[in-house]
Amino acid sequence: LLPTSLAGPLLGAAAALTLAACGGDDSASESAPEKAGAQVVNVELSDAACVPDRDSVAAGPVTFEVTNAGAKVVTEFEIVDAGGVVIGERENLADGTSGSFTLNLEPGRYVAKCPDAKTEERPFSVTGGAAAAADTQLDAATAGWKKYVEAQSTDLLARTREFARAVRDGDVQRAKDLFATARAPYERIEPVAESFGDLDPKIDARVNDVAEGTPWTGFHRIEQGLWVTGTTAGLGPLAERLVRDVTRLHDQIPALDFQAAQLANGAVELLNEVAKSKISGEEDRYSHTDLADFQSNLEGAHEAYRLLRPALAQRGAADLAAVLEDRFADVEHRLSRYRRPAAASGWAPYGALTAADRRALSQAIDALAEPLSTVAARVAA
Ligand SMILES: [Cu+2]
Repeated sequence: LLPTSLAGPLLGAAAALTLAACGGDDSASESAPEKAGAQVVNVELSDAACVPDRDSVAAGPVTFEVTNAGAKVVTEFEIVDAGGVVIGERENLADGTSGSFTLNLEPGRYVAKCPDAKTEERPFSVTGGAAAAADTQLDAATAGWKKYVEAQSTDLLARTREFARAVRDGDVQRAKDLFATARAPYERIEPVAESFGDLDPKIDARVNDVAEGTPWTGFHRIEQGLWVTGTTAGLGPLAERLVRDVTRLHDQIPALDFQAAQLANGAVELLNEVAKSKISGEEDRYSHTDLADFQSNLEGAHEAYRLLRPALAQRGAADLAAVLEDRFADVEHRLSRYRRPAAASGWAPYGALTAADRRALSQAIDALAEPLSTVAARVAA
């Protein structure tokens, strides 16, 4: 999640970097001069008014150089924010003296003020921030998603090792009990499974997805052994291989880069897959633990959306955000009816859903995926 308090410092850092990068570039004559990476605004105090040499700057660090050359009454200059709070000032500047202060200004309207002058106030604006702020929010969203994927893959590796140990130990019941919860972290990061390359089919393929001449490996191959043959015979090497593949996945995450639109599209595609094909019970066709997967898929999709929400709000899509929250809540509520805390998977067996239940659930997921499908275009714009 993006804490809103992060947006300010991140924006400031980005602005400072940009300024440092273009320092000394004479072609930027339209913008304020710079000193030590900050834009400089010169302010002359007089008893009539205080006059900055510009009324607008770009968001980022700004140094106000204040000079009193002849003012007797006015000795102070302030920058006041839209809420009326003095966020920076230089006081006690007697005639013939000067001083300065620096602020990291966020975009918005401010007031330049010199108390006791005939004209005390004049508007001062900080511009150019809206796009930069949105980009910062997208960066925060993708960075947050990467952290999420890293945490889930770490959890996946630990759980998969435990599951594999039960398989190698020949403990059929324990392996069955661990199956659904071991998979859960993988199903949470499935919105970006495309970026895992051949590891996705190696870890999570159903028998009908396996290409000719390729061995069927992964969770579902072991699931078939456990539930259909009811023994771990021959499953040891498959369990070891699963741990190796999950380890490879875990190790490649730090090198992956995610795009904001990819998060949004991945979440939609996953929900569509749940509503169109997983709804048949095909994913966990031997264990019937599909509802555990649905829940994890929904959690991952919701997390991707949560991370993008600040950028959506920035782009004026508050109405869309409200609709999406409602639809997520609706699907989560429908699913929660099938929670069974006493079951190893935490969920009712998939057969507990009637055809009508599946239809209703599928429709609720469609109703969520449809507005969610408009998010990518908004954040990619
Ligand atoms: Cu899956």
